[in-house]
Amino acid sequence: VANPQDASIDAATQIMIKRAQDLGIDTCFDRNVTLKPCSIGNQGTCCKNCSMGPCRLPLPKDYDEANDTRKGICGATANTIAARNFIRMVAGGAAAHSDHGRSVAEVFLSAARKETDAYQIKDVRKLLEIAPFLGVATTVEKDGAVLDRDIDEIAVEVGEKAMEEWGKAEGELEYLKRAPKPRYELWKKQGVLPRNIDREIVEIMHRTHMGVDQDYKNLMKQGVRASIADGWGGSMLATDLQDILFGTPYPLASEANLGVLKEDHVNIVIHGHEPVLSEMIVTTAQKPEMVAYAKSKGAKGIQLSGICCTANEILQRHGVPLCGTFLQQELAIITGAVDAMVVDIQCIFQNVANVAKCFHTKLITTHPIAKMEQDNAIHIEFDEHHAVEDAEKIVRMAIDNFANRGAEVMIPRQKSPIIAGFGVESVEYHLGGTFRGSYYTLNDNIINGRIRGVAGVVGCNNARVKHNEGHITVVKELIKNDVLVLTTGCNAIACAMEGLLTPESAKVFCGPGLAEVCETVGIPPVLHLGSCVDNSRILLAATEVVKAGGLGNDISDLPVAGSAPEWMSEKAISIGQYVVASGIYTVFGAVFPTAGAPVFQRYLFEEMEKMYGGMWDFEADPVKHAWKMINHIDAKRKALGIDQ
Ligand code: NFS
Ligand code: SF4
Repeated sequence: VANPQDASIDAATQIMIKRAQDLGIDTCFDRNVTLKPCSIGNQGTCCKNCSMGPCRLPLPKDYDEANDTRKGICGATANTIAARNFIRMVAGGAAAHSDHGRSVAEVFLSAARKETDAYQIKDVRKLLEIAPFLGVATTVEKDGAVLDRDIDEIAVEVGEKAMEEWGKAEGELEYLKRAPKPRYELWKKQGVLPRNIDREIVEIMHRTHMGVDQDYKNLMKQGVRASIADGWGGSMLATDLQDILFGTPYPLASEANLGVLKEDHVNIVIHGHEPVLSEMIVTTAQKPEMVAYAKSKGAKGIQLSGICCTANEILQRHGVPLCGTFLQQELAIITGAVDAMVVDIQCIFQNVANVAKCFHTKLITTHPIAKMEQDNAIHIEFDEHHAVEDAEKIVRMAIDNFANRGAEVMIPRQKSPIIAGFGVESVEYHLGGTFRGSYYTLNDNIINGRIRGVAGVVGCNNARVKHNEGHITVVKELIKNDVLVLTTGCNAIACAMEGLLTPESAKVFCGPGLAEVCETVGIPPVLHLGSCVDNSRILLAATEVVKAGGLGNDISDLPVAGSAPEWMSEKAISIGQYVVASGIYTVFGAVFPTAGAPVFQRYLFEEMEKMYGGMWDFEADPVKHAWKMINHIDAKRKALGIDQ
């Protein structure tokens, strides 16, 4: 079994790992000890794309690049195999984000058409803001006068136009023009403008099929194109349409870590990604009749909390507390206090069903594409036409289950106060200028050096590395050196647990310049921008910085860097690739899946910079990892002539 102190830096997590072990229940931390990764797969050079394989091409001990004769039965080289595997990860990630976006677009369209009562257009301002990018007019001309167009009409057309982005027969993605003009022109020159979202993903599957594309550069071209379709397509549409349906986030206060669970309340933990479900559960759990029902069953109320990105979604819009990161999903149930865990899609361990079996916890799956084989998993299929009834059924089931709790409830005390809910709009509010609007104050502080640069630190936890150690070390090193951090995903949850998402943390952890800015403006040094699809907010924030002026003409000119210190999912690779393609230097921690093909890896780590102004890098040591980012930021400052 795992040593809890080696498995996580977080006290609540350590306590619960130990408790699981005492109860004889295994968690991912223990399985990490007994299940060792395959060293060839780890290097990215195992191909099983046809049944003549798997062809395994590990890096030989006496590797000599000039005489690398490794090849599969078909002759595929290590570079081809690693590139095929890499862009298949892009395909998986882009598909996950974009299919999530599609579901939201479907709900959006039925809300716009008034086919469902459960969802409405909430943020009209944002609707009007994005309509022109989708080619939807917001005004009409009548008898020579320009009149505002009917909002419902605009909404329907935005929904229809958005849906077309997944499968239109001609043209290119509409949102590409939201990028700075030089960036768009660069993509055009490189031949990577996505045509539609689905097609680029399908084409990856085709090109990586046995015997098709066998040139790692050409394979990567498609990987880049599909990743752009994710970041500037599926993910960005998901964020925008979610904001319009559920409200654009603005800063709010909440709490984070397992200690947010309440012993005397009905605890419902929401886990997964699509806010379509979780929004409805939030609304339902707040209804007076539901609270009264909970009280009639002996509870003091209903406590909602979240795991993974759905947690970030309902945090940023409603202040629902964060129960934990990706790696704490089993541990939440180990508290014995979770009356229901409701899951939808992505990042859900199948083992939560096994853990739930050891307690009274009801495990409820809700999505037609994500079921579990275990017989205790209850499937309540959720759709927008019965959303209210479904949500009520789920909440009632949790309440009814409160009485079934055993004696073994043990909730760790640990929780931290947080401020979350930042976005392109609120950063503009806090760091914009009174007269110039836009991002003037932020740019000004970057130019005068109080803020050295900006980093996007994002992504998963990974059981192969100490939980949260990479996240927290990287982020602390950055803010200590005056780098403002934008965070999403499980990194955001890690920072939340560690108390970094408070304005007060500026004085404790930041260098003098960043501390001064944070204290003056009243913001944390680490800004929580939402879930992983909300990395699109980082792309748009970077675009706003370019627009505000004084820092070059393209994202690749900015003193910024990206990082995913503990990544594990295919989604992270797709994100990393679109961030690189957007011109940002990006460092990954944990492992990098191309180590067995050094030539291909060099293409990602060096050649990409010449093509896109951004490139990949890898560094497992978190302090060195942060310094690679800071050195890059300094080099960009120097190129801009603003280093001092
Ligand atoms: Ni992102 Fe969210 Fe977390 Fe990683 Fe999973 S929750 S979409 S993939 S593990 S950050
Ligand atoms: Fe082996 Fe080529 Fe088949 Fe891959 S595609 S498994 S390298 S024969």
